[in-house]
Amino acid sequence: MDTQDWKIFLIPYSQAIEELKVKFKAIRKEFAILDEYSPIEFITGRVKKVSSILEKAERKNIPLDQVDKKMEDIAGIRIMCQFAEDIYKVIDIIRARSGKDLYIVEERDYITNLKPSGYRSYHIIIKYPVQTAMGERLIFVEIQIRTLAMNFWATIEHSLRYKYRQNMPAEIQDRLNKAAEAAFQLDGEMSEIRDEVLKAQEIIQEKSAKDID
Ligand code: 0O2
Ligand code: 0O2
Repeated sequence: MDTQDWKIFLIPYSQAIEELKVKFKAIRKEFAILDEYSPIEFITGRVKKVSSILEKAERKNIPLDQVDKKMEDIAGIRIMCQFAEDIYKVIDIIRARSGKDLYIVEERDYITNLKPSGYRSYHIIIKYPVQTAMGERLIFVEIQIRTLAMNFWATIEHSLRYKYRQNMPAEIQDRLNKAAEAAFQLDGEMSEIRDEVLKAQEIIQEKSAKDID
C-alpha cells in the first residue's frame, strides 16, 4: 500500500475517533448540566501511525491485507477518570450501549490482572459502525479506561519503553514496578478521601434538611 492507500484506509478510523470523542464528551457535559459529578475527567483519541501499524503487523505476523480484521487498536480512545471507582461507572455506561451504537467484542481487565510491566488499565474492544461514502464499515476500536494516576504511569513508561525498546535496564524496570505500586496506593488513598468527602457532604445535607424542618 502506498501513502495514498493508507490515507484512504484510515479514513473510517479517524471518523470513528472523532465521533466517539464527541459522544463521550457529551456524557461529561450532561453530568455538568445536571450538576452531577462526572466519572469522565477527559478523553483523548488517536489513529495509530502507519509506521506503528507496520511494526505491530510484523511483530504479530498479521498479513497487511488483514490488519482491519486482526489489529484491534488502529483506532484508540482513552478515557481518564479521577477515581478508580469511576472506571466501573464508565464500563457500565459502555456496556449499556453495546448492541445500540457500538458492539463490545472483548474486555481486558489489566487492573485486576496487571501486566508484568506494571501497566494498569481497563480495555474494552468494540466494533463501531462508521457511515462512509462507500456504505457502512464496522471497525475495531480499543477503548482504554484508566485513572489519572494510571495514565501518569503509563505515559512515562511508554516514553521509556520507546527509548529503550527491548532493552529496558533492570534498575529502571524495578523503579517502574515500584512507581506502579505507588500509583496503585495513591488511587486507593484518593478513593478513601473521596468516601470521606461524600460522607461529610451527606451529613451536612441531612443537618440542613433538619434545620429546615
Ligand atoms: P475539553 O473540552 O477541554 O475536554 P481534540 O481534537 O482537541 O479534542 P486531541 O487533539 O486529541 O483532542 O488533543 P489531546 O492533546 O489528545 O487532548 C484531548 C483533551 O484532553 C483536550 O481537551 C486536553 O485539554 C485534555 N487533556 C490532556 N491532558 C490533560 C490532563 O492532564 N488533564 C486534563 N484535565 N485534561 C487533559 P479538549 O479537546 O480541549 O476538550
Ligand atoms: P500505542 O499507540 O503506542 O499506545 P501488545 O502486544 O501489548 O502491543 P495487544 O496484545 O494487541 O498489544 O493489546 P493490549 O496489550 O491489550 O493493548 C495494547 C495497548 O495497551 C498498547 O498499545 C498500549 O497503549 C497499552 N499498553 C499495553 N501494555 C502496556 C504497557 O506495559 N505499558 C504502557 N505504557 N502501555 C501499555 P500499543 O500497541 O503500545 O500502541
